[in-house]
Amino acid sequence: MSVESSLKMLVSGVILDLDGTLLNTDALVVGVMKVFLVKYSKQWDGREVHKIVGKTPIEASAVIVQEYGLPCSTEEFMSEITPMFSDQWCNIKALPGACRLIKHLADHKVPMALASNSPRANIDAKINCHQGWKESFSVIIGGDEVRAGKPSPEIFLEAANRLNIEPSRCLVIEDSVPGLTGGKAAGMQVVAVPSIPKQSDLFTAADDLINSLLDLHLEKWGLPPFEDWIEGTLPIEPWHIGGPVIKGYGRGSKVLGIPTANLSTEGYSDLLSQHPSGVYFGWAGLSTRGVYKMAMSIGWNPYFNNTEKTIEPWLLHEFKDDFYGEDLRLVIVGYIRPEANFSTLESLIAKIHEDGRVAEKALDLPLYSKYKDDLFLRSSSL
Ligand code: RBF
Ligand code: MG
Repeated sequence: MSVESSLKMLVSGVILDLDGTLLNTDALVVGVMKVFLVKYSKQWDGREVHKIVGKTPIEASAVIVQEYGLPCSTEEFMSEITPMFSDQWCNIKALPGACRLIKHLADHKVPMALASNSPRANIDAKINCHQGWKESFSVIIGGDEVRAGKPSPEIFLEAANRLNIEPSRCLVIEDSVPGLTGGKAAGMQVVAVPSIPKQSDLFTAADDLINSLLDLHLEKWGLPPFEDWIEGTLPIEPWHIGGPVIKGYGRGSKVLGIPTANLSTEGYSDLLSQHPSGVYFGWAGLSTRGVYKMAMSIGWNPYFNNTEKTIEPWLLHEFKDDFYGEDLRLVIVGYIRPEANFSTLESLIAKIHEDGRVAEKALDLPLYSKYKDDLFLRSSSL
């Protein structure tokens, strides 16, 4: 891409959404709803999630009462559910890239506002649990502090006004359609980072559509770029996953000539949902064989449009035989790129080989090579 086509309108301030953008609130909502619905002999069905993201609490409650045909009013529902949430605000994890983004903008003195449909008291309770967040925002506005919440532009216009920045010079970062709609109606630049997968067609109004905060390129808007990318890779807080190798789709070696040692996702749905889809790399340990370099994808493999989120490590080593059933241990240390679709199988294969070369080279950097000795890779029992 040329510089001209990738450079957008220059901005001087950033307005951030909270739930689903900086915080993994979905995980909490799902947890609470599962417990709550049992009382009414109903089962939480994730399909409603897209109808509640970005809504105010009262709107979201109305949707749930109606969708599940609950024998109570929206108000009754809210008064029952609110206490179930209120002692949990501190348990909401920051989404990958959220702390990095806030710290980067604060370090570079970029004015920042938080604009959320959540009531102000809840916002405060949530962000107080994350070190350095509150101080980084010069403006914080809750849904109860404006006449109408998102998708009304009011909360964004109020944020811009208090930041003392022209709306057209504000960059909004949002995970939901109501947030995107409000930001555009306010005349702002909007980066959409959808919290619900496979819904990108709903976000065509966005000025940029990214998969996770790890893919944010602030320089497109004239903001100071992140400086932590190194040789095409982004260091992340290392995480571990392990289990027996399963056959997966058996497609890796057959169709692509790239044998992936797929891990069973059973028991790991929580861990997987915490990590954005994308191409990552790190170290892989096979108890009876050794430790190898590894590049992997997490997600739905857009080229194949899988229905399940899978984790597909490619061990960068020639093995004489396969090792289905063996215990595979992974330490994931860095990120390379979002998953992509390709017009031909050849271009997918070429890209995966490029990922392999990037990983191979980066893993020799001390920053990443030190994890080769991680004890998790060598432990023999699960
Ligand atoms: N699949 C995609 O559809 N798009 C991708 O961008 C993509 N990137 C990958 C990168 C690496 C390093 C690996 C190991 C796999 C990737 N895959 C991707 C998944 C690949 O399509 C999958 O492993 C095979 O289909 C085998 O099931
Ligand atoms: Mg949101």
